[in-house]
Amino acid sequence: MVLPTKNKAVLDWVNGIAKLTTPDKIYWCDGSEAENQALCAQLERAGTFIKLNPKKRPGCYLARSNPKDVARVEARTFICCEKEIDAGPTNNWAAPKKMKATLNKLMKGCMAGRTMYVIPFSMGPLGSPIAKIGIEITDSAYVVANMRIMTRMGKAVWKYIKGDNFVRCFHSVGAPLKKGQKDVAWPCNPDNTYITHFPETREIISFGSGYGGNALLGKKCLALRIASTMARDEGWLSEHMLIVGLENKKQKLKTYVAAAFPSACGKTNMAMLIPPKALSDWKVSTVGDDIAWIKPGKDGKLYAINPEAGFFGVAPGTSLKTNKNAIESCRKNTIFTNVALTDDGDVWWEGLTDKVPKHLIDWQGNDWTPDCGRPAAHPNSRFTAPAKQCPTIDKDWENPAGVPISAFIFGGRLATNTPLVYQAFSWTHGVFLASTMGSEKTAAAEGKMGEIRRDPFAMLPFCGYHMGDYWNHWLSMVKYVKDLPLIFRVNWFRKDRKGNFMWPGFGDNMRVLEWIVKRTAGMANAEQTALGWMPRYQDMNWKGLNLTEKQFADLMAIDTDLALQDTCAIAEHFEKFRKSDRLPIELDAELVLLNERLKKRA
Ligand code: O2Y
Ligand code: MN
Repeated sequence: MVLPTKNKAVLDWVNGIAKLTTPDKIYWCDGSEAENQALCAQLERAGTFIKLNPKKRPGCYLARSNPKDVARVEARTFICCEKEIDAGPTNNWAAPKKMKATLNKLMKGCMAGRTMYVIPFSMGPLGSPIAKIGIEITDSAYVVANMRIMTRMGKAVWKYIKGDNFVRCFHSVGAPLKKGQKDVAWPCNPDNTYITHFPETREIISFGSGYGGNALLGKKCLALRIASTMARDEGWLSEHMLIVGLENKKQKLKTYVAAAFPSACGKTNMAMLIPPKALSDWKVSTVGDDIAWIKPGKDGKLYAINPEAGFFGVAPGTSLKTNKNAIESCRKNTIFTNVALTDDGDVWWEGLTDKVPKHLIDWQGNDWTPDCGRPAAHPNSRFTAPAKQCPTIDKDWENPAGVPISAFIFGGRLATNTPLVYQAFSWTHGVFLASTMGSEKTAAAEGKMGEIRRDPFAMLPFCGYHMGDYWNHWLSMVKYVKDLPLIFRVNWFRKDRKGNFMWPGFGDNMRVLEWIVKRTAGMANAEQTALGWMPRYQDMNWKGLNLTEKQFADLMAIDTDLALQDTCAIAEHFEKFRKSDRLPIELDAELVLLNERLKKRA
């Protein structure tokens, strides 16, 4: 076979891995349609893929994972840098040499009986100065099919690989086959799972899981954990953020913002938001739904790309009512994982339709009826859909130069005492707000109910180095960027005393975004409060929504005593980072200032 590259670093690495893992075959992926068809047919024969009814879901497949392999496994995710302190208090650390020795043992012969696929891929538009190249070696054809949607994958990538400029991504399901042994539909090794990152040598080794973020290594492993260390070293930002364009058709004003939310805060909904009819002057366009790579431009602004080419969206709760654009995105050419199968060969999940089907095959392949007491789809079931199929995809979503970012928005899920929206007084104050964000614990299993689980910048599971250094890196952007974006905190989830949500959310979030956009253009007023700049009732657009001045006041209210209590909780949160001497003094100072502002009000 003629190899698609002569690059010595690539060939040495691929040959070395093949020698260690002993696959039956090596297949170099070209990313073509013919290759995809052949792989999907092979996955169908293996029982991994079920072809969906082409009249209902053309080009779509359903996969069911092993029930022990259904999500990212944070407890088995490691940052392997030389010094433990550099991984910081929020990561699992392992010494690189020791971890490599463990992995080497596991990798020995681990691809026996399987094909080893070599996937060249670009995170970001090919040739973009912000993009990065990776090569994933995997023994899972399911991973190849997903990577084809989630990244720019195939032969066009080879010419961008120069010397050693690629991230080595190794993945194995960790289930070698003995001679004649029949394979299972979802091979994996859940008792021996390792998702390991070597930031100093830009390597990823993932073993034992075939699912999502554990196996599609371009996503969380490369685009966040490894890229965050690259970004620190090279002076840019790799963030767990959606990117949207907010365009006012009448005022001919288009503004891009990037927003970070922890899971279960409606991130995909905001990425594909449809404004209410009364706000039809506004159009929201989607650049990305999960990850943003953001670099200083020559003009002193920050420019962002979405490094991904697809959505790996959570299915349950997604419907024409909650997110029409996500539903449209997965009508064709989509891989569904762990959703239910309808009797006519379509998919279903909880929340998709008001009317629940009378019979389904559930995510584990069993008969399902509404009264059976089990969910039909797994709560973390997913659709892998090409981003270009999203009806609101931005015209510049593949612009290699990125889009200019005017505001950063940080959100959480907080029932009490966090106003709908407020603006930071300064960049440093904004970094403070993002470093303290989080969501209330909602399940007893997560700890004391109501307590805040801090998820700084929504990066807790994704920052590839010490979180204190990451905050320092954010603070240092003032040195590189003249025209820094404004920073905002939002909270769509405040509840009243009876436990009802006080804000309608979804499309009505456009009202908050309108105020934010206008603030970036110097076109909206605000009042100064102890927490930050806040809109007054008259500063927001209420057309088409019956929300009284009193209701707004309740949504924005700050209970000073509770806020003072929270400053103690923040001090405790900061203690972890102080111990390792990496807490930026600027953030300590912001906490002191917040305390003073609150005490003045008390
Ligand atoms: O469980 C997984 O493997 C997927 S996790 C995920 C997928 C898409 C976007 N974000 C996430 C996340 O955990 O933040
Ligand atoms: Mn995410």
